[in-house]
Amino acid sequence: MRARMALKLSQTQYEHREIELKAKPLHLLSLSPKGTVPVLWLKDADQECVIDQSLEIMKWSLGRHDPEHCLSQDPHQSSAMFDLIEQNDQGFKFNLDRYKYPHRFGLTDPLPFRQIGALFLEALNAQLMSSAFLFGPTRSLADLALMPFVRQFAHVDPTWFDQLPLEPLKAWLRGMENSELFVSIMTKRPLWSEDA
Ligand SMILES: N[C@@H](CCC(=O)N[C@@H](CS)C(=O)NCC(=O)O)C(=O)O
Repeated sequence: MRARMALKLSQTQYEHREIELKAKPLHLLSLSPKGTVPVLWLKDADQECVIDQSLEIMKWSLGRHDPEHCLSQDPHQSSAMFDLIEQNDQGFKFNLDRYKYPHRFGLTDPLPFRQIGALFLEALNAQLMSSAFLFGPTRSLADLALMPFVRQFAHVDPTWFDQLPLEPLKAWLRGMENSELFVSIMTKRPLWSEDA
């Protein structure tokens, strides 16, 4: 989702190949044997390259064209943004996965992971008390990078999430979910077939 948002925002033209994770095309695995999506395959007459990490796809696409200035020009802000993304991708995601899919990790009680994840939500909420987005009045790389994970966390148990006293965070999530950008990338696409 976050890679798609960055590709859309940067007006990158690309062919979207929707796949089923349960039936990964051989071509995908030949490009990126780790078998996760998204995978961006860049190919021209003389060279090709593969970017198979969503954050790298975001950086690559917005690095080429960034009409909303999602990448900060201020080195301190940029470093704070990447620190927050790192906390999300390493720490928050760890807790999200265990809260959402405890059985995959041999766990019976997901709630300790929800509790630790909620501390990260509180930190985000504190940041959103002074501005509409995480790093100011407009959306940044950090908003785009974190939103899909906060959304997943919220959707595990919406009743629990809705009663949290974190109004700025909930308004931020609603705004991001209802944004034209997010709605446009959520359009259902037909599955790509290797034989087509
Ligand atoms: N660090 C990778 C993680 C990507 C990832 O885990 N993608 C999931 C789908 S959202 C996936 O492809 N899982 C493989 C599977 O379920 O077989 C990234 O951000 O690109």
